[in-house]
Amino acid sequence: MKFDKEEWKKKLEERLLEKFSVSLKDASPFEIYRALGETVMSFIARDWYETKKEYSKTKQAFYFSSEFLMGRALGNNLINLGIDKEIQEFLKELEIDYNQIEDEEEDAALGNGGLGRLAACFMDSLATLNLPGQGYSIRYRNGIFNQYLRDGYQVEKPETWLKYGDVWSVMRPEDEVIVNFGNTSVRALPYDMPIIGYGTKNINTLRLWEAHSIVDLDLGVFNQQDYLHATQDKTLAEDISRVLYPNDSTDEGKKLRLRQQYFFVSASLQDIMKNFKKVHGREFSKIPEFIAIQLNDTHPVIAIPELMRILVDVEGVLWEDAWEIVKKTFSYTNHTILAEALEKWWIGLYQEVVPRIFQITEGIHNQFKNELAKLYPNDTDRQNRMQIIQGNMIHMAWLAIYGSHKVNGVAELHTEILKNRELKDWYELYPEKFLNKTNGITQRRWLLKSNPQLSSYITELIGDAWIKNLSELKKLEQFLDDEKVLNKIWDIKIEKKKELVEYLRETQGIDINPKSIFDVQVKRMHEYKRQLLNIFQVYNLYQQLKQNPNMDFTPTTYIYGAKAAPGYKVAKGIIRLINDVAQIVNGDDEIKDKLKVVFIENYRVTVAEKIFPAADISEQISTAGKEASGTGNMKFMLNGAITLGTLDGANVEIAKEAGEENEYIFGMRVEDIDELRKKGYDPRFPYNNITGLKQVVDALIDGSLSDLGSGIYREIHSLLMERGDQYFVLEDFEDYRRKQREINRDYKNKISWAKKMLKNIANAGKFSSDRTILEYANEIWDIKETKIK
Ligand code: GFP
Repeated sequence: MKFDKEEWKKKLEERLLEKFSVSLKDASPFEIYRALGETVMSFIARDWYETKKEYSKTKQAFYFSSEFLMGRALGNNLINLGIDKEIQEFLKELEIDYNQIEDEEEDAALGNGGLGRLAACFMDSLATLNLPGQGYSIRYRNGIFNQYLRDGYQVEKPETWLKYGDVWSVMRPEDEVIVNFGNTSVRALPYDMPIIGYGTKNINTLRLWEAHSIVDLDLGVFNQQDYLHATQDKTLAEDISRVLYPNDSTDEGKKLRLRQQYFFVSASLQDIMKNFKKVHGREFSKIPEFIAIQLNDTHPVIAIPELMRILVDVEGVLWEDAWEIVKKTFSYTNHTILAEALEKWWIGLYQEVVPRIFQITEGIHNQFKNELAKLYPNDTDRQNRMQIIQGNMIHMAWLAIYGSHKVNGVAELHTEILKNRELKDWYELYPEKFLNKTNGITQRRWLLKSNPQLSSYITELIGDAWIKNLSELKKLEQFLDDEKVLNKIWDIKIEKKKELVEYLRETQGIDINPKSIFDVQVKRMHEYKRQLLNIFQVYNLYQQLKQNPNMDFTPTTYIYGAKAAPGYKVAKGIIRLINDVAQIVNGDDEIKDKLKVVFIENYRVTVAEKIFPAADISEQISTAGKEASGTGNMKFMLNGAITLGTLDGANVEIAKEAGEENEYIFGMRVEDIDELRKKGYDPRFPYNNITGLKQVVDALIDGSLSDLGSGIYREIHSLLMERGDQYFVLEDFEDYRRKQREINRDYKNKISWAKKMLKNIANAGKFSSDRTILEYANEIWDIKETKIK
């Protein structure tokens, strides 16, 4: 976009006056942020309209996801429009601090972690590549909770990004639809967010649905002064889009989740069908030629019976014909092999919430049951294992595979595990449906925006084509022996570390040494991700430093950031444990210049943008076979951090791209774990034989560490020692510690370290979400570049 300073100034002044009756000079940062946002929206309006018009004529892909972890929009939008520097300059002339304006924006935190952030990166790539693709989800009023620490424990407070409305969304009342549940109906009101591509005029859309009641108020009841009940219907309806992942430990919570899923899926399909009919009338057999729908995990899988309902009940299509259409329209991405995430619904609850959809699901189940009986007449075990409804549970992953034409995992190893283990029966039945789509991240947010220093330097060295084609980074390899370049990359890292130090000082009052190694683990808190292994190693290191104060040691700062699911006690216990160790280590005068432990409160996209560029070590230490892909690992790599990881998920591909000698790979591989399991794993073996390990594990229960009486440390101890240590924390401890020592030694050699950094950056090209999205577009969705003029 061309930037005309006078025009922007005029627009901004007009907005401020119209909206807040304030002059530019007197406006508050919030008012300026709002006016800036509105100005951007007004400038892109025409292109957005043109894009929609153009896309309606061609095949489009719709990404159904219960999560979109978008983060902030202002900075990213300005960058993608190519006017970020100009705006910053222009504000500076007006003596307005751009950073302060940016800080007025709350993160749109409509997701938990990797799955939701992947969806957000995909949106950026679709728009940048001029691909007709749109996201659909829920406009949760409260995104993922804000995390605070009290006595080292996580405390959750509601997140309120919509407190003052949202400048990046446009309400579209003309597209409102009604979603019918068994005994009630609700209004689904869409809000559209523009997705601005980098260096293109195309503006894609993320459509988020908000739930409203059909009746606003029961006036009769209100007039009897029963105020609470007068608005009951309204509250019940609005609850659907109130929070991301309501606690589902109770039946009521489960019901609400199912209502959420059906709500957004039904609204989206009605919307898609309305637009389809506008162009193609009742030629429903053409649906797969014009519509591709990606089911992001099992959460939106209820879309399969819902599309059947629309076609059969509403449009009068024959069941067999409708099923053919459905199968060709949907595809499904699996993001995990953990059983807890492969959703199953109890039929009683499903029947109560969506009775008609239950009948249709049963119909699909019976149809498949008959097919199975014919396919495997002599294998009733297999028939039973593959049933969609088993006992009284509906298996959503099975429904997804049966009702889709493509099924993908998110990294090579993960897809192999799906094919050969977890979904083996299915792969044998439908080998042609399975394929891999290794995840990716957008370099626009995760390098260009978050690391302007490294970005400009890369551009200085090889030009700026990497912004749209990340494999260009490979050209950096010509500088692997250039000490000037290596020194500069090192210096940029130090600068980014200093920025993080400053941020932590301001926000958490912590002081850290920018010259120490920044060893970082940021991701959802989960046992399989093994933050526990990390903190055990730190505690052991602390003891070693106490015993041997003259030990040769490069100062190291261990940095953690993670939210634990509110009902996940063990994960919350590990957060306390990290903070407990932090307090001991950081409070010890003998140690404090060598070792520091920092837990970053309320980890979120905006903070992540400061952390990735500042990291030296990227901790990716999940139990082999458990992490489907990981995407944080890619953001670290792109910013020159070295992976300390197991051969799990996309770590395998990272090591392959950059060379295993440029990462720190340790621990058991999937095969080793199989073997050990077969032999019988006894955690008491490493516990008794690895020096120092017993002391660390026992610290949980011998009074050295304290959970303040909650009993959670004893629980963790028992998970390790009595309940089989199912994530092999103790088994992998020694190898992990060995790699930590190697890192500590290697970091001293600045040039060889910087060479490793450069090797990683230069080989991060594969991990652009542009590459991933092009693969989806070509191999699954069959959509084509559609550029507006
Ligand atoms: C999940 C998986 C990750 C994977 C992402 C995106 O993310 O391995 O990279 O989905 O596919 F576990 P989390 O919810 O764990 O962050």
